[in-house]
Amino acid sequence: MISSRSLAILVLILFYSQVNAQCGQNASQVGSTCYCNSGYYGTNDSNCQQCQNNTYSLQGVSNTGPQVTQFSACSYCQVGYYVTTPGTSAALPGCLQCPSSSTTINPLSQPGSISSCVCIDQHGAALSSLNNSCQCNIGYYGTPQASTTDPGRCIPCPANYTSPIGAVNSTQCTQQLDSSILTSFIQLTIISILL
Ligand SMILES: *[C@@H]1O[C@H](CO)[C@@H](O)[C@H](O)[C@H]1NC(C)=O
Ligand SMILES: *[C@@H]1O[C@H](CO)[C@@H](O)[C@H](O)[C@H]1NC(C)=O
Ligand SMILES: *[C@@H]1O[C@H](CO)[C@@H](O)[C@H](O)[C@H]1NC(C)=O
Ligand SMILES: *[C@@H]1O[C@H](CO)[C@@H](O)[C@H](O)[C@H]1NC(C)=O
Ligand SMILES: *[C@@H]1O[C@H](CO)[C@@H](O)[C@H](O)[C@H]1NC(C)=O
Ligand SMILES: CC(=O)N[C@H]1CO[C@H](CO)[C@@H](O)[C@@H]1O
Repeated sequence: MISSRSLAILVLILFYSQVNAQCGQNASQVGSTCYCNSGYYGTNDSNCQQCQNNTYSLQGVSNTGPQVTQFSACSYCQVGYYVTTPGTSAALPGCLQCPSSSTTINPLSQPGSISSCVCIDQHGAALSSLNNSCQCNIGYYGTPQASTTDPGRCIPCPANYTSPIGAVNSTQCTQQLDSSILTSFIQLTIISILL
């Protein structure tokens, strides 16, 4: 027995797959219009081609339409790549891959540097042209995650212990000289002087 509710859902699924099937390959519907998928471009949705050389496009009028060219559409670098030179009406942007264990959060179109990349490990230190590989941040030690499924990671030092950037071993966590410890130390010193 098929309930009228599941029948209605089935009809809806069939309707939507039918509507979507009208879009070309590597295209999909936004509202009532078919556009090439993000990462593709075309003069229409039955003519979608993939952006080259690690570049990327955003789905919509900017990547699908009669005036669209690969240069106008593919003006972004794929996630995981930062922009070295911006795209123009006659050239794709230059896209360089982030160092291992790091990525970009969104596709970027503005020129940047390695500091556009962030370590996949949420406790990795900031990247720069000088520190261009992922290391654990201050207060953490270990091996930064290489991917979201990688078990390696930056582990926090014990409470009231800290470490320099790039610590790999818990032995590099040293006791933090916090203000309250410092205050008690000064008090003890004063008391011992007075005695
Ligand atoms: C889509 O674009 C291609 C290439 O420009 C063209 O040959 C084709 O006729 C177009 N199709 C539609 C439905 O406009
Ligand atoms: C992609 O890169 C290759 C190798 O550098 C180059 O020959 C080719 O022209 C590039 N494609 C575009 C569309 O810029
Ligand atoms: C770069 O990494 C070193 C440790 O390898 C660290 O001492 C230094 O503070 C880092 N510099 C920046 C700007 O993060
Ligand atoms: C860490 O320091 C705070 C403040 O001095 C103290 O209250 C706390 O007990 C300390 N924790 C440990 C685990 O030593
Ligand atoms: C951390 O350092 C200690 C002492 O040098 C060593 O015994 C231990 O194997 C190290 N641990 C790791 C994970 O490297
Ligand atoms: C990324 C993606 O979906 N690419 C597809 C584009 O269309 C061709 C032809 O159908 C597929 O083979 C690709 O997988």
